Amino acid sequence: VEASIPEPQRAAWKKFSASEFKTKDEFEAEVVRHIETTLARSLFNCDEAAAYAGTALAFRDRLVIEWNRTQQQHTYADPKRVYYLSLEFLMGRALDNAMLNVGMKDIAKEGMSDLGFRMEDVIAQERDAALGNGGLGRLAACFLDSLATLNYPAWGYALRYKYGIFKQEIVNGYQVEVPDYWLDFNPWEFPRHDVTVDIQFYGNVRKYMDESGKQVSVWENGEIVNAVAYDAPIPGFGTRTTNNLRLWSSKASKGEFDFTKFNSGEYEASVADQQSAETISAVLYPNDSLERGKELRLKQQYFWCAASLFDIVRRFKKSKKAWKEFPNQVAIQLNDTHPTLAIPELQRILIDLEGLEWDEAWSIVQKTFGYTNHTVLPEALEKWSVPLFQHLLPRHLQIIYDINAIFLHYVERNFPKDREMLGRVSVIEESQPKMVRMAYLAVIGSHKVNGVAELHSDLIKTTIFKDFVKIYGPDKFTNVTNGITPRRWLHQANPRLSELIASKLGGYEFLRDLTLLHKIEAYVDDKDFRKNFQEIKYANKVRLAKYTKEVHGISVNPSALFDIQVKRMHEYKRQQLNIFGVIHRYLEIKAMSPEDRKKVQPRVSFFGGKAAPGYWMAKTVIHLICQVGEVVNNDKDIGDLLKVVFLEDYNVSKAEIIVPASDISEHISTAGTEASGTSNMKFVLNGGLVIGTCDGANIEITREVGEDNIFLFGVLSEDVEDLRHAHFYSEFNLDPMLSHVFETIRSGIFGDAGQFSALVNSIVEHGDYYLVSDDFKSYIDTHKLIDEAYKDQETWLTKTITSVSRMGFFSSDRCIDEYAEMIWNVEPLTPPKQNGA
Ligand code: 9GP
Repeated sequence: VEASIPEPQRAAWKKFSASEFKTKDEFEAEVVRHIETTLARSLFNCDEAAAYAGTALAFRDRLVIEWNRTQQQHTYADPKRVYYLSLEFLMGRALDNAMLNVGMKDIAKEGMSDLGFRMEDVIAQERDAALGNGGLGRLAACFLDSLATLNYPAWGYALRYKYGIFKQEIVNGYQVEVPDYWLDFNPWEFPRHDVTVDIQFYGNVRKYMDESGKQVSVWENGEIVNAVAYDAPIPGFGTRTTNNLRLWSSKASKGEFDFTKFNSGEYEASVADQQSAETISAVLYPNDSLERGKELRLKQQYFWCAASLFDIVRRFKKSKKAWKEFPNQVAIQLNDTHPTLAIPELQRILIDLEGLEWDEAWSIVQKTFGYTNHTVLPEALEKWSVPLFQHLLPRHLQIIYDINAIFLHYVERNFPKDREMLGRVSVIEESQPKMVRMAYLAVIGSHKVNGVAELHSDLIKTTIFKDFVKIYGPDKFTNVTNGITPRRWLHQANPRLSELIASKLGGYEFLRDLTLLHKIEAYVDDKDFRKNFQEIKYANKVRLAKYTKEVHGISVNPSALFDIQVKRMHEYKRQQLNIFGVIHRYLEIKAMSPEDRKKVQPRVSFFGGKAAPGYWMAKTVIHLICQVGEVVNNDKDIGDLLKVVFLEDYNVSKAEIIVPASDISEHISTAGTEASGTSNMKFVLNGGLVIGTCDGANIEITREVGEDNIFLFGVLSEDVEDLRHAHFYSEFNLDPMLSHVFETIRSGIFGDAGQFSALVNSIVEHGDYYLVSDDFKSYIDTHKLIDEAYKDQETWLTKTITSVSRMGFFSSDRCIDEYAEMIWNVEPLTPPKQNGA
């Protein structure tokens, strides 16, 4: 049924069509209306939570108006759209972002003050939308912001997890995981009970010949689960474009109850189907860069890919274009291998449901997909067991076998002399059981494959995808260095710095074109500018110090050097190197005379990050950090010379407080292991310097800011394999300073040494895979340089200002333009002028 209103009645609609608040009074009226009616509260019982809800609902209404306009414009113009398939979107809070992106924060702030609330307190009421683990999910969130800001017609697709990443509590120095009830109040989502898709699992495939002699495959007798769409508006900055993030929630297809069972008294069984269906979108897997091959995870992936593709195909079919036009209308980006099932799923739709021939369908598939690789870590490369696949997705397994057979045939013809190659590149690994290699399927089914920083993009071509470069040629592989949105990571997190920059650049245009930052280099010697810049950094450090005192009860001196490492806890990211370095520093200070101690540069070492619940080694590192903190922070000899803080439950909203407060941040992964890193960019953009290895985006940051403005150390990626080999086959020489650190740990001053023995032994006895010992001396020496450099505050300030001015390259807007041009071939669609829609 056409739901559209007939022409004669449209005038009435237009007359009463919703309009946006424009003034402070109109804003206040909206807030009060929502608090009194939507929330059924009054001025007698309006707390900060209600004030947040009222404000969020007022802004939500504003976003919805632009969102509807954008979607109508897209429907009418029917441009090529980008679909970003990502199992993770680490969005953080939405209210502050919405206020800033629509340019109404000042008005809202005054309005809230009239109504009796401070905007900071109101904003702090919101729970983070934490549908992601770390860098990969946050990158996806930055990309959504850029896509909307640059007016690209784009959709994000993900799952609506009932529980996002767990909340981390530290109890007696150990990480404890607590569920994240983020959906208790979420004004930013719109359930679309009319947008549902039936998703099939299990069952069997029946094959037969139709009248024309064509073989037909029917996937039947499966279990059906319902996917229900929940939409969230994504406003661009300084534009009316508001895109859509569509999250799928799972629901039993037969309804909530099995009444037959209920009526016969089997109450538990009557809701079992519902519970089992809802499990699919219940939890985000909390592993960052680690795959465990669990059935539920594969189910999640298929559920999400199938629902999203159904939606995309449905939208395409509305345009009534021929199938060969599909890649001209649709670009789908696979964020890591998690959505790779979309490849066989689109092939299935085209051949089984739409009746296309294999070759025609496959050519459409390959032109449609692009694949971004985010890691070379072997433990993160997804593989699924063939028996599991066969059981859950029997038709897809057949299609994958066919894709593989045709591909191997091609390889055999082109590389007849390299017979081993077939085994190396096959999508099916001949192991026990056989495994489906998802990364290979993603490469074969996409027209472009990209890495996320130059070094990483080079590495994938020489390691994991080496053979594929021979097969397809180098042009299929490209690089798009990651970026971050300056709206959240400068304007929102560091409003005073943003304002200072705007005052010199004559406005906020730099937030839309970050390369304009280069103009502030002209102020590097300007006395007032320097003073303001330094004051802002100090104020941000005071803010973090206050937070540390309030939340953790630890007093830190804001004049000390703030050294920060916040990211997921992982052996390759080497928080263990950092804490061993802290112990070394502690021992050095302890051994000094009181006179010498006066010369020590005071420091606070901040750590933060979650460990995957099953990642025992990462949890041990958290425990060691906490134990070292206990000892160091309470040692009278040390006082303010060294403090160690583990910031609990690191997330996006906390990052907004932490990042602007750094003097130095640590990006110290073993060379060749961190694909890019994005917090390195955030810290430098906020006036902090980096200590880092020659890894990921650190290398390009060095190229941009200059070698004098970054502290690099450690072995190079090309030497890593040889060193690892040498650890096993020649004598392993433990660094003497590190050896002293280990003796101290073994002495038990940080608590039962047995708890840390596996951590220590991974280095001393088990080959030091992450090269902690190899890098230890150069790490310590570099920190000494940092202490010296920091004492010269004027030179330090020059370095930080210069670095900020050279960060223009790292905007996610630049990335999105690169993807649009090199991979998606899409154009922006500028929104029509107001009232001209
Ligand atoms: O580990 C990478 C990280 O270096 C990168 O910045 C981020 C975004 O590209 O992706 C991470 N990869 C994963 O989380 C898993 O592949």
